[in-house]
Amino acid sequence: MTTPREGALAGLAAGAVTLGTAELLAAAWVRLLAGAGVPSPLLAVGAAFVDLTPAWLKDWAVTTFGTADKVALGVGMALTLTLICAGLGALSSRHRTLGLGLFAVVGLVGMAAVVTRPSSGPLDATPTVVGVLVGSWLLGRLLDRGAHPTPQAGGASRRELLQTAGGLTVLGVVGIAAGQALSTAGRAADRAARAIGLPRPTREVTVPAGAVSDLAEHTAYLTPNDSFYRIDTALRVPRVDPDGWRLKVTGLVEREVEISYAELLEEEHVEALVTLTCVSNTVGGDLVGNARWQGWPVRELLARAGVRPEADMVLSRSVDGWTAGTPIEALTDDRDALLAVAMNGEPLPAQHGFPVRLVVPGLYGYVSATKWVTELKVTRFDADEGYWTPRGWSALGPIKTASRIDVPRDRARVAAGEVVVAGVAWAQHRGIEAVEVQVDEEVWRPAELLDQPTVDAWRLWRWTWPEATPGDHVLRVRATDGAGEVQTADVAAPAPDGASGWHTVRVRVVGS
Ligand SMILES: Nc1nc2c(c(=O)[nH]1)N[C@H]1C(S)=C(S)[C@@H](COP(=O)(O)O)O[C@H]1N2
Ligand SMILES: [Mo]
Repeated sequence: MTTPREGALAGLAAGAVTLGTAELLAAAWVRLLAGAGVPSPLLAVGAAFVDLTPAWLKDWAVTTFGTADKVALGVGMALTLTLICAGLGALSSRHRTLGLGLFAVVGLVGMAAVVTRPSSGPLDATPTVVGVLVGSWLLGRLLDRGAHPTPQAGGASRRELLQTAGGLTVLGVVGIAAGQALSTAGRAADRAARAIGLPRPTREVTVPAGAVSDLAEHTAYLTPNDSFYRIDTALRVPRVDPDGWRLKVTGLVEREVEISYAELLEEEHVEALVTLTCVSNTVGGDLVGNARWQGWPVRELLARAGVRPEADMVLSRSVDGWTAGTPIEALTDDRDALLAVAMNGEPLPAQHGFPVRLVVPGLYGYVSATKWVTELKVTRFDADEGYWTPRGWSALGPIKTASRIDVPRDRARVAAGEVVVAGVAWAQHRGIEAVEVQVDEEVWRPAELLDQPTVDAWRLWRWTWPEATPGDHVLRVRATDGAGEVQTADVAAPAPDGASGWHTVRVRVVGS
């Protein structure tokens, strides 16, 4: 008789070998066939899970884990799979057919996830099918071994079963890790990115000295690429070969057009300072960053295609199937909506959309900032919707006026006397006209504003608190946008169209 404990170990071994086999084959599949699909069952299940995440759960995950949400998903999946495999193994030790049947059902779920990825074809399920066949066979064998110990040496055979299962589990896990590492086939694309000679923009921007703070702890006016927040649904950063990249304009147009990366680089590029903001950013949060972007205005490509008058939206699509729905005016009016190829003077990093992404001033990223963009479908809001809209987010996503205190930090201790308070404020495409700070519930005091080279980017501010007295105090900030509208005090969560409310920090002032 196999005991449930032995069964559980057999289940773990079978699960690990299934996934190890599937992930190694999937890596080979990606490297050799260079298809666009997602043959890895782990990535496909994770991506399907992300797709099915309701707004409240996404909100919770981003609030709790921030940009480490993908790591959290990985840990959650590993724990879930461990429990499932051990459970099914234990069940199989008593009810063999049922256990093996359910093991196959879990395998089918993986195959279903693989083939339903937008970029996958049916053949992409091959690695998973092979993995499940190997794993099921192995589970049967391990259970047999436990069930029929040789009469002479029952104990020895049990020990041998445990050792074999343990060894196979380790092998399987190594296979999974190797598969993941191998399929990160980024090297060629990364090298291509570094070698790209960017055209010189016909309009260059420089950041005026007056926009930059000399206060060390103050937020940098330009956010460096490697500390720029990253938010997307891609469990593995898409590595797009610029030579094979095409951008198509389809839908309600006079004529469909398609351009290559080389053609895009030959157009007249401009530079623009634009602050991106994620709709999931909470009050005082850091899912916001400012960069100098270089690219070709989207309006020019749309003009080439000829937008039909009935169109009111552009559905931009990424290589991995993700979409954003942007109001057509935002892409055709005179703002700097760009097909961006560079960020702070470098080709776009892979994480931020190499080779080409959209950057649209004034709109949250989920309705505008498509990375790895491959298609612009000119359409209507009543005919199409972007990725997040059916998942509980508003179809329209203008950025709400916001302000943040960066100095001093929440819960900081500061010395009594003069205290410098500083931060940023943003109301993209409207600009910031005023920032005010309040201590405890006293009157609002105007902060000093640094220069604002463009209304499309954030504005730094500072205020000197003349006489901070010992004790606990509350600091609050609010901004007024370029239209004279004061930032709302109404507290709202990120879903469905962005958080609001005044950022508040608590400080302890200590006698000096
Ligand atoms: N392809 C793709 N593009 C995407 C997303 C995505 O999930 N997939 N997320 C959007 C969201 S929600 C935001 S806030 C911005 C973030 O851009 P960043 O990661 O470069 O900061 O990208 C947008 N572009
Ligand atoms: Mo976002």
